Amino acid sequence: MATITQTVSPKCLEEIANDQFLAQEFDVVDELNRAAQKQKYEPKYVPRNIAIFAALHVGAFIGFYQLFFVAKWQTVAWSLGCWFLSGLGITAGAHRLWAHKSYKARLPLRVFLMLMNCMAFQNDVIEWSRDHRCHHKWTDTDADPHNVNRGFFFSHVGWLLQKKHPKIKEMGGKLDLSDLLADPVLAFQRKHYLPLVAIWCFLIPTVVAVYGWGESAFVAFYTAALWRYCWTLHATWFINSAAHMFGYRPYDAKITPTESIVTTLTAFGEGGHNYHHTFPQDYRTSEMPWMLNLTRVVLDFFSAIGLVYDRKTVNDEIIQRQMAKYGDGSLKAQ
Ligand code: ST9
Ligand code: ZN
Ligand code: ZN
Repeated sequence: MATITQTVSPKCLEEIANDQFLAQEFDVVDELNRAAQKQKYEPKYVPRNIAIFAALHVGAFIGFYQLFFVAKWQTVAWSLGCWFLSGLGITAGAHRLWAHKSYKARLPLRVFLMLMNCMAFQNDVIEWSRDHRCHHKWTDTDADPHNVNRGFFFSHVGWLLQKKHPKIKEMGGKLDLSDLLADPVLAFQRKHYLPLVAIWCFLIPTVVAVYGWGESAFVAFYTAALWRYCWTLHATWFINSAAHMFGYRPYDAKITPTESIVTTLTAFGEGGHNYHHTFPQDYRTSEMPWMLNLTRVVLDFFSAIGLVYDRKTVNDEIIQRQMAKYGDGSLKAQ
């Protein structure tokens, strides 16, 4: 188990000591589950979203074929590079920086992560983080936007194809989002979201391949834009579905999130989900080694050059105690 030694500010030490931020509220969860048993909920589907996602998948399949049989090797490398870059906009940006406040970043890095987040096109960071904070506080209840108790398909993508459960809006309305609303980088993103997405998710991935090495615009668009976007969505969604269903639970056997090697590879270090839900304040999000946590490698690099500071971690002793007491025994405490 790696321990990092670092200097953190007094404010950060205080936050670590009061690390209840985004801890699951088990008493509220019980109450929500009791209320859910009494009322049957009928989903209201949104045909527009079903049509858009269906069309995206047709485009992505064409792009997938082109990646293997038509595209230049540079386009293949670029498409994979855009998966990593846009992935960072979610993992290092929306998730670890903004939703969890698990570290702090200086302005140039915040701007970079915001732009990479536009490339990932998963709603603006404020909306993404609001949903994610609901997910952590009231996991697997009606107030969790991708409640895994409603099945694999719902937690994967179905939740984006229907109206939200009223409990999400009711409970989410109580969240403190003042930190997000006060960030001028996020205000800028929200104000210009659609043009930013058009440029970063679709235009730049295409234009770079066309002018960079003479790829055809058709192939560049279907691979680096459509296929890459769709694939990155699935890599993210698998954390909500597969990593809440399949795998071991060494840190807390009673919760649904698992340690999932496959999804951690496709999501650059986000599949240590049992650890993450147990210790949501830790910027590493898992104890997995560096090759299974490329986001941590990137954040440590940015820390070395001074763009990242106040990385929060959990003490090894606390982790060991937690594993011995509450884990499923699949990973032995040392
Ligand atoms: C996408 C998001 O894909 C994926 C997120 C995944 C998260 C994963 C987390 C896992 C951990 C991290 C791993 C990272 C791995 C990355 C790997 C990368 C390689 N609280 O939404 P509306 C209220 S997006 C409080 O319209 P409807 C609020 O008043 C894909 N209040 O609800 C709101 O108004 P406003 C692209 C809330 O009408 C109002 O309700 N995007 C909350 O029920 C209306 O909100 C799309 O496809 C809350 N949580 O519609 C768009 N939520 O916002 C899809 C809502 O003004 N979404 N309110 O304050 C939609 O079309 C709609 O949201 C809908 C629901 C149809 C789903
Ligand atoms: Zn999280
Ligand atoms: Zn989760």
